[in-house]
Amino acid sequence: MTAPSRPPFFMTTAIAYPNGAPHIGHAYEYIASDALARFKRLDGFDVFFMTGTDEHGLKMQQTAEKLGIEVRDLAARNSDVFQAMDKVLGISYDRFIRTTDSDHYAASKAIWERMVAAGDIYLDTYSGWYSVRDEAYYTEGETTLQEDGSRISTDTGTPVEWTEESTYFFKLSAYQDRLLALYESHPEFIAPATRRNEIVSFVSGGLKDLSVSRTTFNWGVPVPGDSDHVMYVWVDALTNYLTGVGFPDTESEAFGKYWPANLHIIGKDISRFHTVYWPAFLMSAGLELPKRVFVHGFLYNKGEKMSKSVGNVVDPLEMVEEYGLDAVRFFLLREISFGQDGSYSHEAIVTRMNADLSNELGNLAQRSLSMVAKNCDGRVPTPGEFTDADNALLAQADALLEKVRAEFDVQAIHLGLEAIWHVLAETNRYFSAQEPWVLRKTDPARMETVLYVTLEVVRIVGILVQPVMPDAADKILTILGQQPEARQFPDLATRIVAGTSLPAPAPVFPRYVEPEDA
Ligand code: ME8
Repeated sequence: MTAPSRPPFFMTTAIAYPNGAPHIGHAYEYIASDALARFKRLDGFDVFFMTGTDEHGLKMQQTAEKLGIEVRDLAARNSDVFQAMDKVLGISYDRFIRTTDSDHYAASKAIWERMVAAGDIYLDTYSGWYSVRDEAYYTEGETTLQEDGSRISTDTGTPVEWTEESTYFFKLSAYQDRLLALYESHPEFIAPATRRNEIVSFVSGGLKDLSVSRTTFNWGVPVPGDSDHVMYVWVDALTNYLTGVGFPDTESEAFGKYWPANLHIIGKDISRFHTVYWPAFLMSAGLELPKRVFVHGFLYNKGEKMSKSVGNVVDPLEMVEEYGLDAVRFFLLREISFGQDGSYSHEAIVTRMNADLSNELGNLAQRSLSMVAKNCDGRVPTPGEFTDADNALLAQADALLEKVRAEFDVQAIHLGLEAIWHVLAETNRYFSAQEPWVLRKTDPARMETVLYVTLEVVRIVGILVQPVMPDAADKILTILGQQPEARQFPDLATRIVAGTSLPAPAPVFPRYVEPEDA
């Protein structure tokens, strides 16, 4: 018998600039990506999930100068802070890449040389507007003159400065038709559709060649054969996705297995880099293109942009401290439609915690399990014949995997969770209507069936929520007597075993009580 094949699945987050500590926007991207990676693993895929830090460029160099430290030290120090946060958030990455890793220099050099060999790199003089904060070039038309005579990027509001230097260019203009053909033939390449439309209209307007090297500073990957130049930070940054799977060794096992990437998860401010520049670089280098770039929205604090001056920047670690990791992960993924902007507030988090987690899921598990503990000798009860109500509920729970998978496959994480909570609401209604506490006296056998059905739905939900709330799901499955090896998605197809001995039930989601009311 051949072992069942596990299809490879390579997915990535953006790699963050470690010029400061991570904020809730970073945490959001990692949590969402982690949930998708965990889902794929439970669903039988051989997942390679990568995240990391983007350490070169002028922004890093200038921040280090302001702080009076070496840029290398700034990068190392903050990269560690990002890794520490990933640990607290339960991010199950397979590699944390740093663009100062030695294999990354080799990969960046190799993609550059391939683009040179394709005839797409030439030396000329660049003059135009550059935003250090965005690490992006803007045309004059994309900037706005301020009253004080300075200029900002119209789109992002960051200051731009006039830049004139000798640089290498990448012939991006030559790729307009090929890019448009890509968007046309693979509409799934950019999601959500609104982002795709923006990019199609941007590229349809014509593309200018892209300045891809700098000479006025040296914190970057040296341009092969011309040590006066370092690569534009986005050239090496995007290449991280190739480094992680063994490029330039295209014969390596990792490259053969995982390239092209299945999914890049990024935020809306960097869609142009990932859906225009990146595929063009890859086409030039003769490499296959990623299957999909999913663009998520931005997080706002009560609808306001987070900013240090407004003082509403929320430290993700403090949020975890306050509400617990499972609640933070659940809130972000259930409350916000993935792909759209979203807002968070204390009130909204507490509402989700108490209504969705504590009432709908925690109470259901607690009520059914404590009845089992008292009345069924602490073992999963033996069901009698199922009634129509039992069968209808079980059918809904059994249909969940397919439904949730369909939503997660298009990164509609919030809709996957909505489907699960819909079944939980049905289960609560079922439990109330069946009144097992009355059956205990009138029809104990029927009580056992009702409890069995309820535990089975809680088990199915427990397995399906593992990607989003790994710790809480572990608790639920443990109090249901489910061994760690019986928690994969294929295990959904086998009913909970009557007679399984259960540990004493423990509450999983205590209600959030305001500190002043505690
Ligand atoms: O852009 N809400 O790094 P970065 C949600 N190094 N997401 C947000 C956000 C917010 N308020 N603010 C930022 C870079 N993000 C580059 C990426 S990839 C080859 C190089 C997201 O630290 C942002 O959209 O500025 C991006 O996906 C990620 O956080 C890192 O942002």
